[in-house]
Amino acid sequence: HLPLFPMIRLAIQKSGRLSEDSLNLIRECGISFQTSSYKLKTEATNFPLEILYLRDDDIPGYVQDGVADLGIVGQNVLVEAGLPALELEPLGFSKCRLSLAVPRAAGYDSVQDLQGMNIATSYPKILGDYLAERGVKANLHTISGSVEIAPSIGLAEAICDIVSSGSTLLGNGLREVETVFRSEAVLIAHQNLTAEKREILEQLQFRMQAVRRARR
Ligand code: PRT
Ligand code: ZN
Repeated sequence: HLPLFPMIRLAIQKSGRLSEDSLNLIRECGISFQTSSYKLKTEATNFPLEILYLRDDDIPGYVQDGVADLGIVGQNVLVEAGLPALELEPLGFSKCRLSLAVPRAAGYDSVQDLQGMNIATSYPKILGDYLAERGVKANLHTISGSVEIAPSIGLAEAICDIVSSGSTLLGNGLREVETVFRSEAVLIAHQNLTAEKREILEQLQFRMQAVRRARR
């Protein structure tokens, strides 16, 4: 059905590391809504907001196309999708880094040592740009998960993956050698919102900023 009053549509991750903090942020903004695990969207009861639950990788494209007006996603996913211009503001959670790592016993002095190496990653764009800026040519192998096991199964001599505590690298006999990119969750928006939606967005951002100030 068509809403009788303007509403803004926000895409958040359905289930994963961003989900709980995204939902908490919306709730702390004083916005009430029902959730259930099988529902893919929900309408707030006291604010003109509809929430869509998606895979995080799909969020930048949906916001770019205007299927969703707003999204909450990691900068790593946003920049890898080639859509950094959609970012409005950092949200202060899901902080992590995209790092290069090599087997613990391997020698490593500088990024130049990666010349000609096979590197497994889920972030070929961010890593490719990083290496190109430094004049390093490597063979990037794009895999979508379990990147950390690539060296031990002979698929690559190095990896580039998301790190937070570092315990996954440690557990797989790897040593972090370069930080390629620092990331946190960000609010993103479609670039041609109607005036009515821009007004709702302003109210939402005002509340989000108040929540962040109160948390400090
Ligand atoms: O299903 P969907 O596609 O929506 O989710 P997903 O599996 O692609 O993403 P998810 O939920 O794992 O992560 C969502 C976002 O959280 C990422 O895009 C990052 O912006 C952010 N984030 C923060 C992390 C981590 N911390 C993190 N630690 N994403 C992944 N990890 C992985 C890391 O790669 C490692 O394999 O968690 C593992 C443990 O990390 P350590 O260093 O603490 O051991
Ligand atoms: Zn994903």
